[in-house]
Amino acid sequence: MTKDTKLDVIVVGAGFAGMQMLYRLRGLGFSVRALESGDGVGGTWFWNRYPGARCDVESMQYSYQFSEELQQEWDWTERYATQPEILRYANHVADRFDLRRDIEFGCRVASAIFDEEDNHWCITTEDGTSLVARFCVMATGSLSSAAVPEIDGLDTFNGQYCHTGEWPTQALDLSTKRVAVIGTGSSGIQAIPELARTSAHLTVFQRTPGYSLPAHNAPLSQEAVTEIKNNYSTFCAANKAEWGGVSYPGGMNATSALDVSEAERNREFETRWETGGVGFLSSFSDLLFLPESNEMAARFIREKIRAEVNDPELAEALCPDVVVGCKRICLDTEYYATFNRDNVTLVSVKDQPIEKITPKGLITGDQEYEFDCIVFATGFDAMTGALLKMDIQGRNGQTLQQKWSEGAPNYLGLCVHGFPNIFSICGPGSPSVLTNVLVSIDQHVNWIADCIESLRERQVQCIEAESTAEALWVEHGNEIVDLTLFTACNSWYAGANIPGKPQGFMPYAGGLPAYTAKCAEVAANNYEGFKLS
Ligand code: NA7
Repeated sequence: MTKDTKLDVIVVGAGFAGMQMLYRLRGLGFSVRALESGDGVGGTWFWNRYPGARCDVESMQYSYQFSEELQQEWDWTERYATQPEILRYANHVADRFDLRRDIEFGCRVASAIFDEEDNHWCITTEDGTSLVARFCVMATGSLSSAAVPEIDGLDTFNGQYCHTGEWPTQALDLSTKRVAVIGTGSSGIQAIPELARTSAHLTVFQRTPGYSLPAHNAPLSQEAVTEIKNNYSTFCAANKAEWGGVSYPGGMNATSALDVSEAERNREFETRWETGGVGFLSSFSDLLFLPESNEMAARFIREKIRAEVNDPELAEALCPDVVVGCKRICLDTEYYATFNRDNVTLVSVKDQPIEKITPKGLITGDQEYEFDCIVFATGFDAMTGALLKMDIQGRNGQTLQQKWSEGAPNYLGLCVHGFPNIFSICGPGSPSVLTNVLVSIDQHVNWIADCIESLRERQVQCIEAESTAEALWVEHGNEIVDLTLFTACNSWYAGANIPGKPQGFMPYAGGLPAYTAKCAEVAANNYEGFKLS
């Protein structure tokens, strides 16, 4: 890459979104380069190497859909793929489609500044290289900006510490170590059973207990795989037709939880529980809308926890009391049973936050706990974090930080008024993290590529979201989410996990089919809501 390289498109990130974007744009004959801060492809799956890391969407569904050959030749081994297997898949895709020649690895973007005179973006990397491109696509991931809480004394800790989302590439030998895990979201719930098995002693610091459903992970049978492969396009179409871009056994039950007897309700919950996976939330039509129905599902899960954990007091401490599904629901393998082990201790920090990290460990309440290793399973500055780490400047020198100082206004989750010719894949305002993200990526990549191609054909140099379209989209998103229970608790969906972050539900909760139809309609109406010049 030479200084001042001029391109049609720069893609920031070479995770699953960046790779597909690069492939599609290159196929259309654009000059395009992807800039990736990691030393390899895979994004989330490159960084999240913690023990137990696994996808919570089934592997046959968590697969690229842009190449029939790829779909036919790749063989997933388990119902839910592990991080190493998904990373192997990402590398296979990079090799299979010869993507690496257009990816710059170890290259972190520092700034992206829009040149209003020439309608292009000037991108500067941390090593001082600058590139110019007509368009920029941010494929920087929704959960890629790791959040380590600011607790006094972290730099004084004598042991080792790491965040699940920035796990060291060398496996850690914890067999003789006293390990702490802070956080019981999806990453903590996946890591805890593995860390319990591989460390001398594990102490789990829990602030808010989460709901976890059994994954019932298992090897994939050859028959099931063959059946899907023989009908892959029908299978994909069925997934795309679902609210979350993923279909479940039993589908969405159209009945209200309030309209059936207790016995019938529990039978349905039990069937879904035994099937495994997040299809449990589709047991009844109103679990995410009516507090009474939701509480029935919550009660069922609490009973399961009580049945699993031997010590009743410990079981109560693990029982959540918030709305089910309001914070992202987790999938686990033996999470609750792990607390029956002699080498596992649970410490609730709900009423007594972690005050301080010391050279030997950490202090909560009036007690100091000593550790050799602290694992921060404390989540991410979701959806906006990775974008706001860069200095992105649009028209009149306005920065994205200024634009998003009180929220994250956007049009379709793809573009932002005042920031022409820049797109975001799975950005705030799109269904993204509420869906099977590979399906959402596919939809965004195709929409963006079609858009850029259409602009090239018509020799349009600049596309920018209009402020009225942006305001209406934000209003619509708020109206939709207000109908649900998603706003009934503090979650990373709403930015609540990051001190000082503006609060507001970020993903679009209207579902993938409605969202896809809206994006298609906008394109068909000559990019309605955008100014083309
Ligand atoms: P999450 O879901 O944001 O979970 C983070 C956890 O860390 C959660 O239990 C937090 O408790 C806890 N936390 C955060 N800060 C602290 C402090 N200071 N003290 C104690 N506990 C703390 O992140 P994950 O990585 O697990 O999952 C993110 C997504 O990645 C997941 O949904 C999947 O889509 C993949 P809190 O609930 O805030 O009280």
